[in-house]
Amino acid sequence: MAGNRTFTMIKPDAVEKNYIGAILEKINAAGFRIVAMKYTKLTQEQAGAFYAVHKERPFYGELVEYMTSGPIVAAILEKDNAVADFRKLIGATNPEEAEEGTIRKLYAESIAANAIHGSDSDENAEIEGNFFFSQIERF
Ligand code: 3AN
Repeated sequence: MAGNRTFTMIKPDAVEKNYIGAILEKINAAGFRIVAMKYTKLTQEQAGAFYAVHKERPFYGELVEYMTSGPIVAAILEKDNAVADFRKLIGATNPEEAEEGTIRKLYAESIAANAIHGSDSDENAEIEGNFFFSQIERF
């Protein structure tokens, strides 16, 4: 059975361009409830650990560099079928391939600076949420 939680980050490019409000509006309009949220800036060590699954990929260094270039908004979101529905709402990794109306189509710059993260499985949603939030930060 699909889980009801996912994890997201509004990435430095979208924060820099003042898209936090517009993106949260789309997330709420799509029926997601905010369980936890924080505005923070990752250290190189934290970004490296968060993206450790991509360590062998050619873009890992660039990814860590970019994700530490400015503040981000991290959040845990709740909705039935959260992981799949949220991936649909944000669109393809490469904004040029993202469907019309998706968050990446509307707000992303490039495949590297692609505005928003969404967990790719229930298991990763749990791991990623735990990376940022303790139990008492969830409501
Ligand atoms: P998604 O975020 O859609 O799940 P992944 O898991 O393939 O995509 O990649 C994780 C992150 O790595 C992406 N959100 C993007 O910021 C970055 N990334 C992916 N592919 C590339 C690439 N070819 N060049 C630069 N950065 C990339």
